[in-house]
Amino acid sequence: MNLWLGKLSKTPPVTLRTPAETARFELESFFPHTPFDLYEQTDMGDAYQIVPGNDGFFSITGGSTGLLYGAYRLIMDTLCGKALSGTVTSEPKYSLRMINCWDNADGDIERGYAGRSLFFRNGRLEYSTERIQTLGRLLASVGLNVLCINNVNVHYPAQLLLEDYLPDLAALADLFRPFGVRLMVSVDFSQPMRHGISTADPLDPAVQAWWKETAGRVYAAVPDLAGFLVKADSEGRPGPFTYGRNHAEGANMLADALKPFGGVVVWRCFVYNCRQDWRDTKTDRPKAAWEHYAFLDGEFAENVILQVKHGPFDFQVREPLSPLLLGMKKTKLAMELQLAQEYTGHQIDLYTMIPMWKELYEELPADNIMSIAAVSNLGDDENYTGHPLAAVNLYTYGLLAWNPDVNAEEAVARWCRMTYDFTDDQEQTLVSLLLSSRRTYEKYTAPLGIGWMITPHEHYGPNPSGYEYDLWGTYHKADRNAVGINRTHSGTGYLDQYPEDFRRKYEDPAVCPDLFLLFYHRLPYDYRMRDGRTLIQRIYDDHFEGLEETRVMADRLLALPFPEPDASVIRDRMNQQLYSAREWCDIINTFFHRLSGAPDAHGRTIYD
Ligand code: GCV
Repeated sequence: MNLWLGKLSKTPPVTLRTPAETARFELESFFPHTPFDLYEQTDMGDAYQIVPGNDGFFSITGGSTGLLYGAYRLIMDTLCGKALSGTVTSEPKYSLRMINCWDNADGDIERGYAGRSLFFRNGRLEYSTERIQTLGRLLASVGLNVLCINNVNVHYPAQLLLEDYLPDLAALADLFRPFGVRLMVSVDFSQPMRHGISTADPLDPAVQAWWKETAGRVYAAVPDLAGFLVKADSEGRPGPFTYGRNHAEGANMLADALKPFGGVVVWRCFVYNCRQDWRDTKTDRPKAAWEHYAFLDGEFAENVILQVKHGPFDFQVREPLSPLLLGMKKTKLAMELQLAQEYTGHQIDLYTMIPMWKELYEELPADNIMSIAAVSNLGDDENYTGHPLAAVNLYTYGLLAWNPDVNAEEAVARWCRMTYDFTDDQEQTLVSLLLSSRRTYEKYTAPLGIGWMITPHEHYGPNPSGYEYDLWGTYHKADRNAVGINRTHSGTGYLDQYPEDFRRKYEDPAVCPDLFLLFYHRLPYDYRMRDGRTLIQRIYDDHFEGLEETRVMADRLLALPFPEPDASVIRDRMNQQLYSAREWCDIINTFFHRLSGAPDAHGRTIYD
């Protein structure tokens, strides 16, 4: 196994009970000849301080989880060849650093690209204890501390809350607890209706009583459950709208039920009309979240966190930061990222996400949000992430969740060093391929922020008009003259949802960064870009470059001495990516060439 902790030899025993015990175990097995002290100081929580002494001796002070995070920090610094040179103190930026699994009770994973569920089989919680421990250790090693184990699209029967299943949930929580990982479960808003109540109206006393009683039962079994995750009134899921209630009324009702137990309601803001008529030019899907939530700012209970996808659409390769993340100052917010490569190559194509996340933080003051979540890219494949190199996304996400100021290049380099025994040159090659992979993918897929030219539903491979006459509100409106949607004040008004300084950067195509041009503007193919190229030429150039970069990437990547079984998996997936990149390049270029009739300035082949 070449996950980053593969070089630790001993697996922690199941008898460990607390993170502090795990810290001691990990340190004793990693530094068998070095004396150390651990000082547990409850009020420090996740924070730690490491103090080096003479002859290699060191001491760590922290809360129980802080000791564990300090232990991993020391071990991983050592694995990376970085000796401790003085006192180190660290505390996480966000208290909840979450992974959301979209695992179904039958073992299937929605948008899963690494095999089947690590937790569920045949409708029950059923797993390999060893793999759960490895997962707990991986999450803890990068400071992740909340794991939501089931899909936000909660499939019936949503049994996790039921009497019969609670002992199983409790047993799973016991396995994660020594790694400081608390479980969370996704719940279905209409659940009371499956238990003899005729409504799920959040203001109905019978509904409120049912949730309170249920919360009591669940917390009796798992006292440290982090809380409930909810997808409501979204893509067909039930929610408060059915009863004429708003989302603060819905979320606060659940929050009230969890409050006595210290639990939180993480309420997703992915709400839009998924049955839009493509003929309707008034509705602009990216506006939806703001319209549903902004007016409720300040109305949510203390223990409600609104979880907002990082962009206003849905995890496309390039989207602006969601306006909710800038505008809801009186509400607790979590930003939602997606490690699962739903639109970014299905863990077949190489796609390292940290450069993209760092761009988000250029717009997002880190203090605007109080938690962070990411949709899991994990499954029961031997290497856990399908593509062995996709593990870099889980690792770097943990580092970013701890400290958004993390340096992207250093984070990727650390992962490479801990995972493979490469020479410095080989490591440098891998780091640079990983760091450039997102931009390469972006070049050969949909151009300049437009998104959505992907095969519908499956979301792999090109289909430029696959979503164009569909219900999902994701249109590019390419015709023979122009492409894109005007989302400025003179268009759909989406940009009006942002603060003034943000708007100014994007509202004029002459200043709008190229990579967002077609997200915000509708422009003719002969539009002159700042570098003198026409828009259509820029589209052609990016696609030819993206394909060429993929070919070079394949040569360089496949020359690296990956061990088996990684080598074979990487080779197979790289070949699939090469095929896919060529399809994307040719299909997108042909699509725009047929519409515009504009020749390529360099006379390269475009298939008509
Ligand atoms: C879990 C997109 C995905 C769905 C996912 C949804 C969500 O629409 O395609 O699979 O559902 O986002 O985030 O809720």
